[in-house]
Amino acid sequence: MKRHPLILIAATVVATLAGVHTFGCGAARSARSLAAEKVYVPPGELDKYYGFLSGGQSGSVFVVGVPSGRLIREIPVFEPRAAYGYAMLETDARRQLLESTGGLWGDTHHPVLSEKNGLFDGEYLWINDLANGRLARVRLDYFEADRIIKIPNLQGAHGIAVVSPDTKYIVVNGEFEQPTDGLVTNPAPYTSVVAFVDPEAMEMKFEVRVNGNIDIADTSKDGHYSFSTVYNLEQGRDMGSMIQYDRDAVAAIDIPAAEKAIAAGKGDVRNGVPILDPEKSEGVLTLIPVPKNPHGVNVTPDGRYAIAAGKLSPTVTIIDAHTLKIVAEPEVGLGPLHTTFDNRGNAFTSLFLDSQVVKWNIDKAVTGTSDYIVDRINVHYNIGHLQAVGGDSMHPYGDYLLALNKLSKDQYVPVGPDLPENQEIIDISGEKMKLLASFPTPPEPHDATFIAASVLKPLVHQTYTPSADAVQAGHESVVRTGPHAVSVDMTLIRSAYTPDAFEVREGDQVTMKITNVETIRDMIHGFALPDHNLNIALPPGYTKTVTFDAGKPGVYWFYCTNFCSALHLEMRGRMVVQPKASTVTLTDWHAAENVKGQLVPGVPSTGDKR
Ligand code: RUQ
Ligand code: CUA
Ligand code: CA
Repeated sequence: MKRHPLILIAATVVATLAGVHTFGCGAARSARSLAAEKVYVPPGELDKYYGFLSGGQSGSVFVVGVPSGRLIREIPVFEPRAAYGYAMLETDARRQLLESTGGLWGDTHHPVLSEKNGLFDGEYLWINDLANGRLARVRLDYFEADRIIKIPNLQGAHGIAVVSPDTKYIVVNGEFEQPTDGLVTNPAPYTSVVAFVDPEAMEMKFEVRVNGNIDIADTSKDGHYSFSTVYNLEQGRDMGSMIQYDRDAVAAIDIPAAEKAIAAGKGDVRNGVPILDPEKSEGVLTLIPVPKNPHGVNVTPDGRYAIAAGKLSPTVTIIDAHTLKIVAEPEVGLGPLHTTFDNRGNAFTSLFLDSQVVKWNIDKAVTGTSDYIVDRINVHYNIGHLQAVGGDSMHPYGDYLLALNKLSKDQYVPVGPDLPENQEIIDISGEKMKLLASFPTPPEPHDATFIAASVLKPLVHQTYTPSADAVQAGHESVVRTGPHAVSVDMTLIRSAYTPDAFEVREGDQVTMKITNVETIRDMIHGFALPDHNLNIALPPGYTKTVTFDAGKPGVYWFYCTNFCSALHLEMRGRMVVQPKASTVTLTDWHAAENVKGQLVPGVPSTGDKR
């Protein structure tokens, strides 16, 4: 029997798609294995990119390798984290700062990287806390949050952006509107501000008043404008009244004009920050009407256009980033939220309702050519943000795109009613997009940004340079500094604490300065103290000072939480808390036990009169 050649071809295609190798060895690899190869980073090899994903209500930043999707680190920012010894103790300065500025949790949405000459330089990353109106900075040489500030006159710090090309400011949008004068008795419509923060000093510079729930931010590549979407031009206070108008706006702030007005003293100072009222300072604010309850705004890598996603309209609005005129408003699909870019003139927009990424050609959309839609791909499911590697810079790499999906539904084995978030890696190097792999994350990344490993890796430190006040080996001490205060200077090295025993008294405040004197990367020691809510992790070269209450009388074994050597389990020591009335001293204990404890010379007896 003679088979029709088309049937043969169809049969082959089906077989190939099903992963069956119908050709001779090597000739046909299934689509699966091709995809797997694109994201496979063999053990011992490194990822090409660092991905920084906001941790959402985890209050942190997730560091993920791309293309592998491996979770490499979590950087705690707004939430204490025992595993990293972050902000654990009540007396910890960082913890106190968090408590006094809103609380021990955060809702991080938008990681942004520092830029020099329009390129990511790998120095800093900023991240917002939407809930409590805070902005944090992470040093990328140590992957550590180094500054956190509360933004005054604003609630709901949502979209943030770096002012290109040299990180002149960090822009922070206040989403939740407030009475103009901060007084709840003011019946006038609520309003909010866009805040401009000095990135180096992490200090407020000025704010510009904008009405209407300011949402997502980006800036023009020449640093002239900041763009923010505004979805409640109605200034409604409930959902129904927020969706009345067909068009809300993109708010464009002319940064040089705002600086000039501030310099001329036109700001009304509130809580120490000058606020510009655009009604009184002409030319500072332009409202560009866009449909409808828009969400994301993203500037193209060449700086020509700002693209606002319609959310409740199936369109994106393409705005000339220099003249602020709308040049096109193409339809892309249902629920457009955010847009990112490759290096070949294409935009990729996330479609929340369609659960798709749509790829469209920018020039074709601008000139009104009908075939501007290039491709669509299904994602799983209900995508929020998406980011192509480098898509938020002037030099996209054009190879991978991350889809940050809100719902994972059937994608992982069920783990109770609460399922993980689903991140998908998409190959965008060809005309058609290809879904390569997915990985789950804890709740809940909103946005991501990427930097090439070749740029950042050389900047990352191996160890901490010991600070001037670091405890040096041989200079450990236990000193009574007051009637109810003891200071302990301690060093850590494989696999011992020095001193490995010290004695305090019920009612004492204990201040410990602890230095890890290791000089080898990754040689971390922990200091965990049972029943004192205390665990700190000390990377090599790091010094940490903690103050805590001695607590109830007893023997407390502090121990190392980070597996460091074959004698890791033996790496422990004692804090002995004597009852108030006791006259026994540590010296007596050691004599009684006949041990050669690390008894630091000059340990004063706590039996002395107080
Ligand atoms: S927002 S998708 Cu901050 Cu788009 Cu979350
Ligand atoms: Cu030090 Cu384990
Ligand atoms: Ca609206």
